[in-house]
Amino acid sequence: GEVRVQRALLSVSDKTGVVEFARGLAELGVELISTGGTAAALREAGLEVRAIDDFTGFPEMMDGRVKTLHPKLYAGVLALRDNAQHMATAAEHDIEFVDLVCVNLYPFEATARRRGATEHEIIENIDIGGPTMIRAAAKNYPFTAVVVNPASYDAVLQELRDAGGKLSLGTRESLAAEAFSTTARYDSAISRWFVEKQDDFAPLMLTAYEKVTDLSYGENPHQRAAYYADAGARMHVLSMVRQLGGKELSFNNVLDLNAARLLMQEFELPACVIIKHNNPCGVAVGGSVVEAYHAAFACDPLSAFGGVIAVNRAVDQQFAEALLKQFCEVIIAPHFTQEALQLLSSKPNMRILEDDERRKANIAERDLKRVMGGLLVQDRDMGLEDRTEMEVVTDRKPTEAEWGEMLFAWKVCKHVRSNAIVLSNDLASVGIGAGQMSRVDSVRLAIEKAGIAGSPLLGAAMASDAFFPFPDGPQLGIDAGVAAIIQPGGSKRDHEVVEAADAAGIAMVFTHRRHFKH
Ligand code: 93A
Repeated sequence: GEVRVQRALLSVSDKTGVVEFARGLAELGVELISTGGTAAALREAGLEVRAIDDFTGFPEMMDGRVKTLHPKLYAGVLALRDNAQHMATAAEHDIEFVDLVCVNLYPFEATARRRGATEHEIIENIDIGGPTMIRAAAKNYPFTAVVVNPASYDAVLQELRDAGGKLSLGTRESLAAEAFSTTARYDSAISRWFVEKQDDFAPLMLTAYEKVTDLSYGENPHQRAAYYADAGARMHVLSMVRQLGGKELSFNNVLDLNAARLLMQEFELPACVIIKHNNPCGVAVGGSVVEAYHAAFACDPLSAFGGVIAVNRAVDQQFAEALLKQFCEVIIAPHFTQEALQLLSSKPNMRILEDDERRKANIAERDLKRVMGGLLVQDRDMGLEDRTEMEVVTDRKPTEAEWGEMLFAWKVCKHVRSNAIVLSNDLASVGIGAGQMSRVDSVRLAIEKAGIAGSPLLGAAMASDAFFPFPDGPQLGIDAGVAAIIQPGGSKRDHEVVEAADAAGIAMVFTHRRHFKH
């Protein structure tokens, strides 16, 4: 698919750099075709230009609404040059091939943004011919080049000069990718304008998401809400989830369900996760999920009230009986036995979800956070350090049991909002301090919660999602009975923290990676 660029169509609203680009093309012997304003600008600079109506044999009309929309042009842009039939048809209809399309669009966004712009002006700035040309040329990138960004002019010219008037397939492909993201963004802006004009409720990036379900309200009853999944998502938080009973899921249920599913991915053994307000309030692994459930529930029975409970094994009758004694909003499990279902169905408020998803969340998925007028984008915090990457920093080495306990606490800690402190014993959380603005407060809270639940802390592990800036937090843990601490390390005062641990004869491990979650 090596095509020498012999004919180019230029049609640009933003005329920046177009004269120099066109002159460079002309010097390479490229024939220039152009629309009204662009042709005028090029001619003024002394370049020879063929008018689009001369090329199509059809006049520009209707105030420019129809300039380039003509089959003669589209056949010239879209023909597959290695297809004998296409070539025969092209010859029959006197089609002239267009090898390069240089287009930028009517400034819709700038117009819509401008104070005092009339609706008529805004609508007239919806470009039809431009995106059509861009998409056609981008689709046919094996033979046609598309340039949508004046910032690319120099590089394109340089490559043409260096390669005897040709552009590599790689260049054409990356130009096509840029072209499609340009038209996608352009259409999103138009769709957003219409949405806002109608005061319709929809997320801002309509093109990137598709609605899965309306929700009766948002975080609060006065907020409208819906759940949207990534367009074409392989899996999403509700994709393989079947509701077997109970009321409709709420906005907060979906949020908590998401937290539960992400945390559950950390466990292979039978485990139970209880989420409340997007934070775990009890997590445990055990010989069975019933056992794990009892241990998880015991961490913070008060908070578990009305939470989302997730387990990674089937719910049987025994489990269902235990569940009936508590108020939970949502129970999600890979399976429910008939007996369990029957029992649980006696609670009309309990949403029963069967999760048929056996795949893990997409590691490459981005994490998005809404901020005023924009988005913060980052990689998802996937994966967890393993023991070989960690460093024992105390005189006393952890025992095998302590290692197990610390790694468990570390898994949970990663899923707790910062500042996060997790105390655990016998592979069950016994105190969780979440969302405090100071780390030492999270420690206090975790210890206090353990006290309220009557959980012994002697021999417990403590995990911290980021380093301890001072020895005060670890000291509180030590005084409460903690025997092993896992934390990233990296504080200026690490030596003071390790000294406190050594003085108490406890074990401490640095993970060298933190897991903030805000
Ligand atoms: O009104 S349009 O949608 N109809 C068309 O057929 C058409 N062809 C090109 N707008 C059209 N264009 C746009 O005109 C281009 O995308 C470009 O932004 C602009 C260039 O016009 P001129 O060369 O007259 O300044």
